[in-house]
Amino acid sequence: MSTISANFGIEKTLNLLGVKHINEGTSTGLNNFSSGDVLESYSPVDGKLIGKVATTTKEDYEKVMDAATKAFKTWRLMPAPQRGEIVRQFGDKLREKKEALGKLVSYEMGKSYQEGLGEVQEMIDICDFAVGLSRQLHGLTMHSERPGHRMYEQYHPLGVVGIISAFNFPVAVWAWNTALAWVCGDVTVWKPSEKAPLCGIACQNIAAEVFKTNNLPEGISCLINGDSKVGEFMTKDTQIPLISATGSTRMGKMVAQAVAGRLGKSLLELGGNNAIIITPDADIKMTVIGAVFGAVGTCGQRCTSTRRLIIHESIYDKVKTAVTDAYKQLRIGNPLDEKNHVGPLIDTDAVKMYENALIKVVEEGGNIIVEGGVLRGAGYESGCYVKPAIAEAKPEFKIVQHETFAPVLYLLKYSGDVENAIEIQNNVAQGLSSAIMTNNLREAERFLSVSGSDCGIANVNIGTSGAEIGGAFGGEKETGGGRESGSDAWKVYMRRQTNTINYTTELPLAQGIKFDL
Ligand code: UN1
Repeated sequence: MSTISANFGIEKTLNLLGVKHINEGTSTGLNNFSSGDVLESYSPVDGKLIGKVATTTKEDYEKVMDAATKAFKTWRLMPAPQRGEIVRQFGDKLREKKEALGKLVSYEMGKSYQEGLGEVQEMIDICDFAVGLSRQLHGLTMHSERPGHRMYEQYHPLGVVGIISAFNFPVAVWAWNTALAWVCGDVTVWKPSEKAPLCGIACQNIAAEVFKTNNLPEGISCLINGDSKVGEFMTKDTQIPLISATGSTRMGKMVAQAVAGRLGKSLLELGGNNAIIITPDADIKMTVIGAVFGAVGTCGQRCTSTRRLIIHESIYDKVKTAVTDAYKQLRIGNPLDEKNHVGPLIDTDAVKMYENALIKVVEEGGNIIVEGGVLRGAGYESGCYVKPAIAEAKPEFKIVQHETFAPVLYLLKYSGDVENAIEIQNNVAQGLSSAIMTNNLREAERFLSVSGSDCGIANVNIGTSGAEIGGAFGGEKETGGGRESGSDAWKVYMRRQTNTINYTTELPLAQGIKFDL
């Protein structure tokens, strides 16, 4: 049966989130002075115009920065656990608005409603994490070499944190950054993807309401809109000590260079080329679920999407049959209709990249075993719906080495030992997520060892996508090296200060240096 869980339509969704069809300001309250170009947000679900958003001019940007830097002076003085209390309230508001926000995410960027809800849940989870963290922003104490001296380190907020996020996780990645930045005492300026600006407005409205209720300046959470030119206002701005950017490796290199050029810090979460190694000891049923969700979830547009299956030759045919059979069950269509597994790609440019990948893999000698193609006709009017495809390929193909943000899965064969599979898996430029499917302890441990997977995330008997917020999230090599979300990722949002206190009447110098006057 075809059902839509949240019992309300798109108009009501926009209303519940305070998102207008024409959004003039750059940020709620920091509003009504935007005179930039207009961004139009079309839904990839049905191709309809959802709303318009004014982009941020340089002049507006300066006003936003003024509000943010002023807000920082107040916010940093509030004890961290009290800031945690504000984040707790923000998390509660997200709980209230989970269905509406999940639905807007699904409608504006095209992921399934279930995944839209999952994304809002990820925001709620990081808020809960940040609330606890607000009482644990600890440094170390060390023993001084000098008598009557005490030495310790403490963490202070950095200031204004700039966040540049991508369309594929239009709300959660912002929340990973803001929830941590806020408890750390930073204020945030966010440029959401120009492909999902209304999600940005919805989040800003929720945050602004919480700050207003608590009589706090709304400059603690700022929103700016536009393309890379607006992003550049931030990357070049020495008032922003940290830029956290999620997106393509191409974008990340530009951000890294601009920020490093002024000796700022950047936290980068860029492309992945994630593989699952499937060994002779794999549980095939689990493997199929992990591989198929990893490859087609969010229509293959997660940084963590599964792009390569590296299968042992002895079980290659069995896995190939099981995965292709599973693909026959996939229903593609309106992501708000829960009977569908796969929604549309973000736009027709993404469709072109998908089509190009399928052409390239054949040109390089690959063999398509699950046909792709663009869907047309009733229900597919946006032109963004494509069939998830599978191709048998070779690890060294250029297209296999490249991250195509679409549901194209490559099957690669390995023979001999698990080392050979690990070598194939590591032999790409990207290093975000990786997985092994095996019930063999030796293989699993080998995969996790120092000469195993070189990725930031390495899973055993789990697919490559769907990381929990509690762990640090990010990857190596062209993925950019940053870590967001859980564990000690908070440290990048703070500046460390080492303090040495002398409580004697003497002034002994370190390293035993004599300096008598
Ligand atoms: C991303 O694709 O940028 O691990 C983030 C996952 C999600 C986050 C993905 N929790 O798939």
